This record gives sequence, structure tokens and C-alpha cells, in this order.
Amino acid sequence: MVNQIESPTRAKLDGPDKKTALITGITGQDGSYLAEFLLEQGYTVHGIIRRSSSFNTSRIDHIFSKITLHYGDMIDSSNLSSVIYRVRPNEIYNLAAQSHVKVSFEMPEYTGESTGLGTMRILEAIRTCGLEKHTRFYQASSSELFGKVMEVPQTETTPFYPRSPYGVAKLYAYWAVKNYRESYDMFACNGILFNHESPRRGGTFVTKKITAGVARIVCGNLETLELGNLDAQRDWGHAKDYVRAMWAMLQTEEADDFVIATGVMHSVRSFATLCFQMAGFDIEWSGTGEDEIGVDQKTGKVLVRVSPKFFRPCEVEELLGDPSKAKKHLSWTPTCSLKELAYDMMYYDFSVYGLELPESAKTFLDNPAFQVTCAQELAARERTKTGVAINVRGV
Ligand code: NAP
Ligand code: F7E
Repeated sequence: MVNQIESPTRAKLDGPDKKTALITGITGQDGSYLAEFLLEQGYTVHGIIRRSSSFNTSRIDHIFSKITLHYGDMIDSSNLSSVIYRVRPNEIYNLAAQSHVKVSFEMPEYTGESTGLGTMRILEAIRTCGLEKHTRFYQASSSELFGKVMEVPQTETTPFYPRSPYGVAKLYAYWAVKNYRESYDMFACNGILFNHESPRRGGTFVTKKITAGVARIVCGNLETLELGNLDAQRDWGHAKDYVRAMWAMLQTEEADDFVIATGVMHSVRSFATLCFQMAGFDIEWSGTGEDEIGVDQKTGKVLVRVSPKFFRPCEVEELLGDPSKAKKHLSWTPTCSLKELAYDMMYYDFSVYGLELPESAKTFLDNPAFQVTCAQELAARERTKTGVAINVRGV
């Protein structure tokens, strides 16, 4: 038990319209945006949180008093069953995972346990609690299933070819969801989400590494940003858009699987070029492979260098999704362009380092009415500094 409300008896539905959702991975990027979104829709929101020796709730501190948290772990089935039995959720969003592709090569077994088997544990827990007709289930499937892509763009029918222990674990989870849907008529969906980023993205993913790296270079606490494969191409969207799609999948008549993507692909190199441009640098690239460098045209300073330590044993070179099915059946479309995504992340990271983006950065926005989404969390950050959120922790 983490905070004030949770009790060992089964939660009752407040009324016919008040829904209860349980989010695994609520402390992560997507979990935090989804929790906010569900609160806005009037849900009672519960989340599973790992015990940690340091605070791991920075992304949800601003909504801490509005949600109920339970300690748990994707590798502990009795704990998962017990939480699900007590919460009796109408919807479960399974977002918890060891989600870093490169790390999955270092920890393949743990990744299989948490990212793969963990999903099966939740599905079984729903069944053993007798909730298969009561609880709808969302699985955070991934474009990493497509790996070495068999066609471009990728759709719901493109054959899978995962290229990492992470992708292999997500493949197991994907099929577990389909199997439980077919075997037990459970309402269980796979959201096959392409890369989605935000100011809350973990610091070891490439977009955040770049936006935070540019801010650190500007404030003088980093000389050169070291990256891996600059040629890799991804279909990057905004996490805030993508959590809407998760919810929409669980509101349909019939459970199904959906690709969620923008339909536009860019390389890591062009994302880095864009972010440096927003900060006022013009990068010139020279050299190839491990010898490639990005140099500031004005000063000749090396701003980006390639380091093989960020290469993966097996790379996913390109991913491009076709979200037509989601557009048709969920009326879902992304609202944020790549430039706006980069602007949002840069705005946040610059603020974290006490900097302001140059006015010229706004010229990159596709929509002049674009509002940064991180303003609320910057304010929340300030409140947290004064201890408001810290005080409501129940342990
Ligand atoms: P994230 O920021 O890395 O968050 C992962 C969450 O899972 C965190 O709350 C983490 O807790 C929790 N977690 C990790 N291992 C756990 C365990 N053994 N038991 C319980 N909780 C555990 O990931 P994200 O970007 O929000 O992604 C959400 C989900 O979507 C993940 O399943 C990811 O694989 C999948 N996905 C992501 C993308 C993307 O581009 N973001 C695309 C497709 C699919 P801590 O905070 O304590 O670490
Ligand atoms: O890498 C290349 C790297 O780590 C993107 C997860 O959310 O999306 C994410 O997985 C690309 C790769 O994301 C660096 O080699 C170059 O080709 O940001 P990433 P990812 O591996 O695509 C999928 C859909 C998920 O499901 C995952 O959970 O960028 N790259 N240089 C680099 N990547 C990193 N991390 N760091 C670099 O320095």
C-alpha cells in the first residue's frame, strides 16, 4: 500500500458510469500521461509502482493525491493477482516493461520475465479473479515487433521480425493477448505503438538524449554529444497523442489490434540537426560511420561525435507505420508534428537548465497556435521542489 485510499477489501464501482482503471508502469512516460488523461475522463485511477530506494514518482507527483498506488512488480504474480482482485478494474493498461532495447541485450532474461511473461501474469490474474468479462485489457505492444521490416510502411498485417530480446519479449506478450482473446473471449487489445516521445521521455532514449544534450551544451556543462547509429530512422510521435489511442482501443465494440504512428519517418541525424538549429547552431556533418562528426559551422566546434558504445548487436534500421486502421476505426489522428515535438522537448529541457529557447525557434513550428504541453509540468516541478507532493506519500 502506498498512499491513503487503498484498503484490503474489494473496491466497489461508485456508479454505473464511474470507471476504474489500473495502470501498470504508471511512473513511466506513457503511464503518467495516461493517468492524467483518464482522470480528465472522470476515471478512478489506480497504478502499480515498484519499490525503489529513491523516489521514482517525479512524473506523477503533480497528480499524486488524485490516484491510488499499489506496490507491485511484473515478476510477482501473487502480488499482481492480489492488486487486481482488490481493485476490480474495468480497464487495465499494461504499460510496465523493461522498455530499453539496448539494455535488453544486457538483461535478456529479466526483459523476458518483465516484458514478456509479465503480460501473461496479468492476463492469468484477470482470469483467476473471474474478471474476464468485466475487465478490458490494453497491451503496450511495440513497432519493435517489426524489427527487420518485411514491408514499408508497416501495418497490422505486416509479418514480425524482432531484432532484440526486447522485441522477442514483446512478441510473446503480443501473442499471449491474441490467444487469451480467442481462448476466453476476453476484451484484450494490442496497441502496436511506434516511437513516441515527450518532455517526460527517459534520458537514455535518443530524442531526449539529444534535446537534453543540446541544452547542456548551451549552458556549458557538456562539450560534445556522443550518439550511436545516426542513420537509424524512426516514426516519432508525441506520447500525449498516443495515450488517447490506448484509451480509444478499449472503448470500441470489439477487441482488436491497432498500429499507432504518424506515417512520417526521420533519421537520428536529422532530428539532431533540427534540435541544434532550434538552439541557433548550424551543423555540418562530415565523415562516415564511427568517424562521422557534426561541427558548428560558426565556431568549428565538434558538437556531435559517434561512439560505438551506443551501437546495438543487432539494429532496427527503419520503422514507418501506417495508422490508417486507427484513423478509420478509432477516429484517431496525431496532432503534433516532429518539429512541434522537438520544440516541446527543447522548451522543457532548456527550462530545466534555466535557459530560454531563442525566439527564432518558433519559426520551426508548423502550427503558429502550437502550445507547449510541458508548461503544466514545469509548474508542478516548482511545487514539488517546495515539498508539496513529497508530503502526501503514505510510507
Ligand atoms: P518507460 O518510461 O520506460 O516506463 C516503463 C514503466 O514500467 C515504468 O513505470 C517502470 O517503473 C515500469 N516497470 C519496469 N519494469 C517493471 C517491473 N518489473 N515491474 C513493474 N513495473 C515495471 O516506458 P514508456 O515509454 O512509458 O512505455 C510504456 C510501455 O509502452 C512500455 O511497455 C514500452 O515497452 C511500450 N512502448 C513504448 C514505446 C515508446 O516509444 N515510448 C513504443 C512502443 C511501446 P520505474 O519508473 O520504477 O522504472
Ligand atoms: O533508439 C538509435 C538507436 O533508444 C532509437 C523504446 O521506447 O521505441 C523505443 O525503442 C534509434 C535506434 O528507441 C543513440 O540505435 C543512435 O535505432 O530512442 P531509442 P528504440 O530503440 O527505437 C520502441 C518503439 C519501443 O518499443 C521501446 O520501448 O536511435 N540511436 N544513437 C541511439 N539510441 C539511443 N538510445 N542512444 C543513442 O545514443
